[in-house]
Amino acid sequence: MPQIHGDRDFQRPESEVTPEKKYLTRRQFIKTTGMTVALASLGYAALPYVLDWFRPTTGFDLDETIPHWGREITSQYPAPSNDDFQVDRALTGSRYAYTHNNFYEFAGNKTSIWKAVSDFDANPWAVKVGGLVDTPRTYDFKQLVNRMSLEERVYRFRCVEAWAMVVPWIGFPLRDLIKELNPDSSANYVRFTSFMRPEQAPGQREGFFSSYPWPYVEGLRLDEAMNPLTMLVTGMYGRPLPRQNGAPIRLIVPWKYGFKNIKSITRIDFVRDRPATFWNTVAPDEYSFMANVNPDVPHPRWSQQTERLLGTGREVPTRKYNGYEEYVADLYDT
Ligand SMILES: Nc1nc2c(c(=O)[nH]1)N[C@H]1C(S)=C(S)[C@@H](COP(=O)(O)O)O[C@H]1N2
Ligand SMILES: [Mo]
Repeated sequence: MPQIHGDRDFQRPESEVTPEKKYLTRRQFIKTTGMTVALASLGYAALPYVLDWFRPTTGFDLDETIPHWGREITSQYPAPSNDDFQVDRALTGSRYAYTHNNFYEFAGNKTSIWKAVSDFDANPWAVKVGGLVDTPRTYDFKQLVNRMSLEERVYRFRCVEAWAMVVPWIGFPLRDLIKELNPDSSANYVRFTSFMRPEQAPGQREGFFSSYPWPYVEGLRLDEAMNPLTMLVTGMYGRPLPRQNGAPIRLIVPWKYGFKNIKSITRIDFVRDRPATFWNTVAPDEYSFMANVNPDVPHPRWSQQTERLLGTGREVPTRKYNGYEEYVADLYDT
C-alpha cells in the first residue's frame, strides 16, 4: 500500500508542541469539529487508493500470463541492474503495470487485457530483420535473448492519455543489435511491425477495433533508434514479459508517448523514408509520428501538463521529454 503518513509528522520540535493546559481547553472543540474534518479529509484523500485497490483484478495469476519458456530463458532473469538509470519516483506496483494495459489487438478496455490474451501464443517466436542491411535474417527469440546481454533499467513511462508509471524493464539497448546488423547509409528510419493473428487476438477479428489498419506498426529515426536510452525489452520486474505487456519482445523509448513503445515485435526493417505508423494513420491530428512527451503541446482533447501515477491516485507535473532531456535534447531542434 502507498504511504499515507509521513514520518516527519512525528518529529515536531518541542516549541511546536501545545502546552498541556491549552491543549485541555481546546479539547472539546477538537472533539466536535476537528475530528470530523480530519476523518472526512483522510477518507477523501484515501479514496483513490481504495478505488484502485478494488479494481477488478480478481483471479489475476502472473504465471498464467507469462509464456512458458523453460529454463533456457528463465535463467536469464532477474538481470543485473544498470544503476545509471534510476528515477526520482517510486516504482509502480507490479500488479498495476501487469493489469492496466493498452493492447488493442486484444481489447479496448485497459483492465481486461490480461484476460483477453489467453489465446495468444508467444512461444516460439521469430523476429525478422530486413530492409537496408547487409544480411536480412530471422532470429529465433530464444536465441536472440540468449545472445544479447540483458540488464535492468528503471524508466518513467508516459502514455499519451496522461497516465504514467515507473517500471524496472529488462532488455538490451537496440543500438547493440543495430551495430551488429550494419545498416546501409541510405537507411534513415527503423520500422517495427507487430503480429497479425486474428485467430488469437479478438480485437483483430471482431468489434470496433477490427477495422483498424492491422498489424500495429511503429517507427523511429535511425538516430533515435541508436540513442542509448532506446531498448528492446524482454522482461519486467525481474521476470520475462507477460503477454499483456508485449511478450516476448517490445520497444521502450522512454522520452516518447506510450504508443511508440510497440509490443510483440515480429519484424524490424531499416528503411529510407519515414514509415507510416499505426496511431498516426488512424488519427494524424491526435498522434504525431515524433510523439515526444511535451507538457506544452496539448492533445486536441486534453491537456498534457500533468499525469496520473498508476496505483497511487497522485497527479504530478509532466516533464519535457518525460525527464530525459539531457539524453535526447540534442536530437531535436526545439
Ligand atoms: N502492438 C501494440 N503495441 C502497443 C499498443 C497496442 O495497442 N498494440 N499500445 C501502445 C500504448 S498506447 C501504450 S500506452 C503501451 C502500453 O504498454 P503496457 O500495457 O505495457 O503498459 O503499449 C503500446 N504498444
Ligand atoms: Mo498509450
